[in-house]
Amino acid sequence: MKSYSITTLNEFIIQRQADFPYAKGELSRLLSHLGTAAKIVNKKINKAGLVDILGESGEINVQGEEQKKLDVFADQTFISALQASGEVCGLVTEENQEIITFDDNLSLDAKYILMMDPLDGSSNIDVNVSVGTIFSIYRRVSQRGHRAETGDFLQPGSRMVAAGYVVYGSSTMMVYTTGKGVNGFTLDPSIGEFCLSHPNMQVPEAGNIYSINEGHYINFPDGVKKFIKYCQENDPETNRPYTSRYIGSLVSDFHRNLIKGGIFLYPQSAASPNGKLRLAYECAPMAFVAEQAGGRASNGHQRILDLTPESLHQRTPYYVGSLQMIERLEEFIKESE
Ligand code: P6P
Repeated sequence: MKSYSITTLNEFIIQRQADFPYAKGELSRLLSHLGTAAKIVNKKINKAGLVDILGESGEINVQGEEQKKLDVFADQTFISALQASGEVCGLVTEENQEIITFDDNLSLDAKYILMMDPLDGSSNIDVNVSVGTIFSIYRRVSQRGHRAETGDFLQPGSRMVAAGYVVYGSSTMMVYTTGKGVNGFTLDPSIGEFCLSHPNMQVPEAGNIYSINEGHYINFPDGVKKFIKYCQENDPETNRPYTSRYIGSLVSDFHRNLIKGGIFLYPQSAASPNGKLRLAYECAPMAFVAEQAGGRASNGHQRILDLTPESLHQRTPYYVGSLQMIERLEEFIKESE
């Protein structure tokens, strides 16, 4: 009989393995390895101001952005943990142009691939704003026993097996889904364990928070401009004007809206003609979590999880959050075409 009320991440993963009668524990072990790597990254982030881990690494990543030392540390930490798990045959991360394949026997025979942004929002680290890790897991489509292939990483989000994120904020949380709801775990530093703190997370259908970088307003599509004005109009019946909240860290903006209700928008603009955020390892995993929590994610016209990436680092316009807010936005976009 357990003498304590907490459920750790690993206990929960094992308990929920029963949801999948044919599971042999591979996905469970993979999720546990991700949790361990997140704890290592969290420890480094918490000391970032004290050790020589802040600032630029001097490298440029696939985004053409200055790579931060913590970006590189997080990327290497997750790659090492995933190779050690033996449960993925390859992965794609925001920090690497090409796919990463593992050639040890365990990994060659693994049935999963993973795509991730190891440290999203890292430009915020130097100013002590929360950042995150985003991951998505798919079954490989290439033959087991051989190296992962690019086609393994160009699947529609609807084929995702699991997805989630870690938010390194005022507390560190891991939130994930395996397609049977969304559960959140808060890291208890005193025991070094992620503990179940937010069971069965549901995003409110109607929210009153909108998150967008209004600095790009002039270049937004007309439908988005009309939606922003709609959010700002006074209407007591529909609880408007809404509140504008924008942290500039996708995981943090998403997490707040998941709990409180709201909509996050990153449209296309002159600076980002296809949007800024990456379909495969930012938008699709968060879309899976949003839908599993009763929300919705769209590119303004289509469900994000119906999109098939044509390239590994493909960008997309991105709208995610409360169902009614996404539906209202899509109406404005449709009316403006
Ligand atoms: P902007 C962080 O750099 C990021 O990739 C996301 O985490 C965040 O939502 C977005 O970019 C912020 O972009 O153009 O508003 O600074």
